[in-house]
Amino acid sequence: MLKPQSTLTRELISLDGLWKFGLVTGDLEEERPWARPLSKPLECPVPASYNDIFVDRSIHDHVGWVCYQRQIIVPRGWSQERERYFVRVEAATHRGRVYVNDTFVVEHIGGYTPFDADITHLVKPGEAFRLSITVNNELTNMTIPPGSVEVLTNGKKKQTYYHDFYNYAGLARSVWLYNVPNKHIVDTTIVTDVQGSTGIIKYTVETSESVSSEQVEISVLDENENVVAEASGAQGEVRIDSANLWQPGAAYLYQFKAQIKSAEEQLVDTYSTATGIRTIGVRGNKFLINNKPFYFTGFGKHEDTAVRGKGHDQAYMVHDFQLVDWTGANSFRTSHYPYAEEVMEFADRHGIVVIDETAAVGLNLAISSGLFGGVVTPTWSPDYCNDQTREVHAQAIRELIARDKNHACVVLWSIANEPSSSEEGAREYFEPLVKLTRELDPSRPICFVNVMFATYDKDLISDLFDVLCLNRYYGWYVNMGDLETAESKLEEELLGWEKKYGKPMIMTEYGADTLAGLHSLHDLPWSEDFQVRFYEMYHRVHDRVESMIGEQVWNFADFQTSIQIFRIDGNKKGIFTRDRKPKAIAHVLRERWTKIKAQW
Ligand code: GCB
Repeated sequence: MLKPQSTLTRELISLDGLWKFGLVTGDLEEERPWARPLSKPLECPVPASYNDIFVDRSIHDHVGWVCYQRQIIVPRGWSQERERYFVRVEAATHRGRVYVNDTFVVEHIGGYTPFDADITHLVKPGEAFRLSITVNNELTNMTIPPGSVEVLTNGKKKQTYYHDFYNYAGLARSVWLYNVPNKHIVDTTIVTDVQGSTGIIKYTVETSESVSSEQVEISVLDENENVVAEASGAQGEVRIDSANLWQPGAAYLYQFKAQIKSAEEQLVDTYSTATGIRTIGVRGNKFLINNKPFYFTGFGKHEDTAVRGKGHDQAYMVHDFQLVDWTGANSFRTSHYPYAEEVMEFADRHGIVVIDETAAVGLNLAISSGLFGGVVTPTWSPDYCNDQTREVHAQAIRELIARDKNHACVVLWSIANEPSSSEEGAREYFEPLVKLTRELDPSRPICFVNVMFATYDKDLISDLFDVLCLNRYYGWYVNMGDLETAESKLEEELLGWEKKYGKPMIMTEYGADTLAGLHSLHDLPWSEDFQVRFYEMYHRVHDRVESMIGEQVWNFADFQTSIQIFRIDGNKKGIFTRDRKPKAIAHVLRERWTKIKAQW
């Protein structure tokens, strides 16, 4: 699952831009939109979610398949004998199928992780072909995140889901055409360690065909491009004396360059992985980075902007990181799905610490039923989260770790957000997933993010995890507006967790909806003044509880949600508005977090 790269042995062509686009309103297999040029197509930008691009409400609300299409020319200089060609789709939300001319090539389920289509046998260098990608946005109990689709009496499909962000869909990240030599590097896995001042890189390089150990050459380059270590063989260890460590707020990246050479010493393939040398650990109630206790400050985020929806956008990415830096924050969580790989690379380069989350959100029927007093349907049951759901969830974990395992910025895997962890069946559901995650990556601690109803006396799974991540809304969803009661309830609960588990705890969500520009002398909810008082209250409590090792506010910016009576054009808990203007709280956080940062 290596991110495609342009190297001395590989070429990479961006397929981003305007694609032809159309809804599939009937049955996909009957319409076969890939089999001919789309008739009367719209034009849709890639990367972008398609929902907010067009004025037509039926596109915005469409449930089902859409088709993206464009002509591609395979470069004349590519060789079908010596190379293989792939189309890489970074994200097709939530299910994507790739077709070359009339031929189906591959299907992938899971809207936030990439996949490749091997098209070598279907195209020819110097010739054009029609590339179609059909994308389906339906969420069911066989997808992560889950949801349900019902057919209304008017024949239209209606999508329901149990998470609080709009179900944006389409090709939200880049699409690429690339080639690799027949004999190529398929994957690299890097784990780092530190002994005294020596940095250690343990590595495995997987190749498409077996090669002798002398044919795999490794070199590690520092930021001045000096070679600081060398090795050979597909598996091993390199040591770097007086290594520069990757530190929060002070990134340092080595390039781990793997090469395959032929018996005649000719270069066959080369691929570089940016590598930060650092250690992570949990000891008692502390979270250690490079053996030093770390306090997380920052955000639960979303990939969300006006018009683009979840479409990756370099300008917003850089600007968001500027704002993260401006607030003095050192971290964020990829709530509630894996983010674009460019975001992870940026965090690597700029020393921002990441809690990396799967798209397992909404595994909780008790939330909506509880909030609205409806019938509580069991979450862990054959009708909702069943064995098949768990298998899809396992696959989501596999794909997240396969994609992000080498990122220095990732210090903690979050395998789910707010599952119904106090409901019977939760333990049976989660135990195998925890085991899987630990097998896939023994080098990182793991967590899930706990929902406010599953307090320490009710939760059934927290002992399985290394770090307790809590989302709490005292003063908002409970004790609304009464910050005095909220303060004592919050402290009481945190001390309860501390006493029971003695594990490090992060407040991964806390926040209050706030309408930018609304002020109140009495600190009334929805005002900027209330948001400030709300956060000050939490921070007093965090500072009194020893096991607290971090705080990530909810949310970085206002974001779009599905239509709800308690949402006005989306969720307004942003520290910044959707167009990234600061609310009053931004300055308060900046003051607190800048001080915390200075202590690191
Ligand atoms: C939560 C969820 C988050 C919501 C938030 C809210 O607990 O994890 O996705 O957006 O509450 O604002 O209701």
